[in-house]
Amino acid sequence: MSDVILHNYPQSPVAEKARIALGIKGVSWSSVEIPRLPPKPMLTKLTGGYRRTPVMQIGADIYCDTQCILQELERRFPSPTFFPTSDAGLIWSLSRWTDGALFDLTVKIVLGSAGSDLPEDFAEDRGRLYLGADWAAGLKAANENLPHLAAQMRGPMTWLNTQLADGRTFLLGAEPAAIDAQFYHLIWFLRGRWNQGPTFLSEFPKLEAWEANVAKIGHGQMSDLSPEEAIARASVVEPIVVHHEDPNDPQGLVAGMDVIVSPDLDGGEQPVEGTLVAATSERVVIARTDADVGNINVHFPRIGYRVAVIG
Ligand SMILES: N[C@@H](CCC(=O)N[C@@H](CS)C(=O)NCC(=O)O)C(=O)O
Repeated sequence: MSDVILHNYPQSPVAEKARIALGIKGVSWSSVEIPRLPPKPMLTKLTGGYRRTPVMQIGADIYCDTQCILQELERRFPSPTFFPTSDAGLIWSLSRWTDGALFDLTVKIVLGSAGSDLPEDFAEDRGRLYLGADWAAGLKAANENLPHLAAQMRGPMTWLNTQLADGRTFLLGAEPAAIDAQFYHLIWFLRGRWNQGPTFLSEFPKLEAWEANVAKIGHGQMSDLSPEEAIARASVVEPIVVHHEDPNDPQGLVAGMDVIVSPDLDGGEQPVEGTLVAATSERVVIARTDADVGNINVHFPRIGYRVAVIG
């Protein structure tokens, strides 16, 4: 059993990306089931306010966002690698589209197709998170524009099918890569939560064969853990020591500054406050202390997150 804990819930597509990533690495891990809707007091105790799904915990280090989670898994468990070809930079770049515009399109199709079937509290929460303050109008527009949205999705599915045309097992060849998980979770979501998903995807046989190959990777060895136990595990250890200095940091960030980190989106999310431990081009780490958890370091991707210096 490794010390990896994933705070997640079964229906979350982004958590499915992380679960497949854990499967690629073949690590054993513990799963803490978190609520689908806020409040999530046991989770935010660890993150300092970040509420999205999933969050990875290893000891007293908390990794927010799958960008950061995949990067840390690669660092701690380098073999088998998420980057079996020499294209890591290109894959990270492509993942900004899978996690960005393509994810947003997927969410619009799923929420739009559900229309008034969505429970009111869920529609409001996810609507606000993904469509912004004017979410009710956004949901209505998605519902009315489903054929257009499906047309936008069909092109990318055609590209994936083309990439797989030679019958390869995974997108880059015989070995699974981060990019398989980064695309797969969207297909998993479309198939499972859009009533037209299975019919829509049946146009792409190579993609469907690949989807089955990725599903077969599985999730690694998973066992359940209570949130109380996860907090207890964090409370008995200290975060890993990180030293960093970057004279080229565009914001002039240096360790020891009091900062606020928040997703660079209009989702109305709670910012996380702490003392800067490290900031690189790809990551920002802040230190927090909680009465129950003790000292924790919270890690965020730098890309897509805003760091504001307080005072
Ligand atoms: N960029 C984030 C996106 C995470 C995300 O939006 N996850 C969804 C679940 S699939 C979420 O947080 N929904 C709201 C919630 O779970 O409270 C990541 O890659 O981890």
